[in-house]
Amino acid sequence: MSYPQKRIQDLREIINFHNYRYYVLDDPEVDDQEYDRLFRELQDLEGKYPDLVTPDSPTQRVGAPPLREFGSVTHAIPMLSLGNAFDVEEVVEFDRRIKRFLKSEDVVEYVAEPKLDGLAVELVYRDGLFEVGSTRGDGFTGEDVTQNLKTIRSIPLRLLSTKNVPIPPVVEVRGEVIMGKKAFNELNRIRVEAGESRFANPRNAAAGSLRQLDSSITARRPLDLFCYGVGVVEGRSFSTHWDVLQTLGGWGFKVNSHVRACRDIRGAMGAYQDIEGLRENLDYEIDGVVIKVNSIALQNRLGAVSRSPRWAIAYKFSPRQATTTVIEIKAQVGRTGAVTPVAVMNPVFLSGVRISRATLHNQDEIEKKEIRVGDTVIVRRAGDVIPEIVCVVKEKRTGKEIPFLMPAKCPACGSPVVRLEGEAIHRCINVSCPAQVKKTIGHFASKRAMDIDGLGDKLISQLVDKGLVRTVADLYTLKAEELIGLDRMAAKSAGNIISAVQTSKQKETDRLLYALGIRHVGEHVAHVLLDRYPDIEELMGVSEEELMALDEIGPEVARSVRCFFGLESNRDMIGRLKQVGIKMVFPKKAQRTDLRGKTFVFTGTLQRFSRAEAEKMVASLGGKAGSSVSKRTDYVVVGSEPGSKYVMAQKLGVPILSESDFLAVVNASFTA
Ligand code: JCF
Repeated sequence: MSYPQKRIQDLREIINFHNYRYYVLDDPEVDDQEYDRLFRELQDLEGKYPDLVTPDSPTQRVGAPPLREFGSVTHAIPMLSLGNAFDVEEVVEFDRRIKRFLKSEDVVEYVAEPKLDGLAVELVYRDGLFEVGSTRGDGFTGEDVTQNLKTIRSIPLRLLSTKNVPIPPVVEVRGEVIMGKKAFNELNRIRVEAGESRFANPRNAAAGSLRQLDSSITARRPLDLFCYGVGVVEGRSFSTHWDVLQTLGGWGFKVNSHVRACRDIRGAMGAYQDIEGLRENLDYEIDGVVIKVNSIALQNRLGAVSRSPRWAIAYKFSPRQATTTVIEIKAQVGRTGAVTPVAVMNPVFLSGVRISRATLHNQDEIEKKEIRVGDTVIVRRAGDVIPEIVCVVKEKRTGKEIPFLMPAKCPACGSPVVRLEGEAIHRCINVSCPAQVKKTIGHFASKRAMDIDGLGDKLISQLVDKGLVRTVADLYTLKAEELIGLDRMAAKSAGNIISAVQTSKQKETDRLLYALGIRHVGEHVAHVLLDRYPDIEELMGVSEEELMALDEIGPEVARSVRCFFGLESNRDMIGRLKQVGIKMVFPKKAQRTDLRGKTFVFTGTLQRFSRAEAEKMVASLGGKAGSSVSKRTDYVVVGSEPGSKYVMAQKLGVPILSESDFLAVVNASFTA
């Protein structure tokens, strides 16, 4: 071999190797200057000896002359799309469907991987050399974007071979072309500076860049490719999808580092949780997790229906926001008289939940966001729970939208609505406002308060409207005859309600104090107050200063408690509750042994108390609440929809407690 030929070949190999270290492994071995020096040397030599230029030379990545149009490429094996799952049930059903189809109850292994939000492509390698690359197109035929793909540095122009394993004569590789978030932002920054339009999102930017007829433009766009599968591979078969991924890595492709092999569908769900947790910190956008049957033999038996494989599913992350329109803004009166504007919207689904209302909090909030009736708005679930309007899509305005004005009179009782100095909210100050009374009674009867079964909003509304009930104390003197004849109220249901009301007299005083609905007195504060003043009648006389002296009781709570018991009508009501036989004294605090040295970790949503309350319970008994599960964790308490900590606990064999198990453990640490 002549000198230039040998040197050119060496340079190519060295540069390709450094490309691989830099773009695929993200672990460069040389600095930019060294790399540039090698690259220029190769360019110079190839300039002098144009006959020696080969298609796998790194100099061929810079872009070719513009095309008039893309050629088309037929995929030897159609590129299928994925069916979607939006919740756990649909994933469980996916697993069941597979077992039904296979007529087997054997556990199915899966591989879970982040689902990249980009463009699917296929690359064909003949004798190890990159030959043709195409977009997915309609799944059968796509566009020939070979020149453009060649500019992506993480795509090997020649497959790497590992010792002793020959490269198959034909290899088709599939993957997703993406643009990273950082690169996307930087690209947009430069475009705006140059007076060009911005790309809406990384996916659009990647698509626009890949579908350039002038590949020298693509060459300047920071694209990347992650590979996740193969098409035709001649002369090599795979036993598992995991094996496919490992082999792709070995050939020099970038394979996502967060792919996980999972022993069963539960494991795949755990991987989903974990990957969702990584989402914000990844430099590329993902919109779900792809779950695939690991065994290729099973994949082949399962086949496909309507252009999606039966052996794979895209478990989508819940959409974070959606667009809808505001039909009406209602003023709602709450338990404390706060008059809150609520937007009524065309229903939309967010994380599988139908959303048709969102609180707008107060007049200022509406003005700040400039929300009007008739507006098109973007809604999301704040912290993924409470629906809120993020913003108005002003471009959609027709001019017919109507601004909202807080009514001057309470929509429930017609009393004036006032806005107190320094407060953002408007209030109806009529203490006997029926809307407030109904909400107060509803709270009193609710599950975690006095738990009066059957006393729902509709019934309460009738009782108040008919004048049968004015305060919660009236509930206890209700007679069945008074109920009969109300909407859908026959003798039997009337009897049930009366007896539920009577049974509630046995409830402990902590529930009563919470049930009274004193502002700022939740379940936890109720306990704090009763700890020091177990007798409600004593608590009624305690001053604001004395209350504030208690641990955890601040001026707001103290004022609110004082204010509540300061009202004669409230003291009368308590007197009547006592008369009918409701307990007014909390049993003396039990003697505590303790949970000293024990560590609890909570995961999922608890029903009976908040996580903060549960952690306080543990702390008050000398235990500790940890935030992550390790071998040193004594218990993991699992609520509904637990996260990865649950999986971790199973893995480490840490004892797992349900909410009631937890209560039992806590109660066992008291001795009577
Ligand atoms: O990341 C993706 N968007 C992605 C798409 C990943 C995969 O493993 C896929 C895919 C589309 C089809 N697998 C198939 C079979």
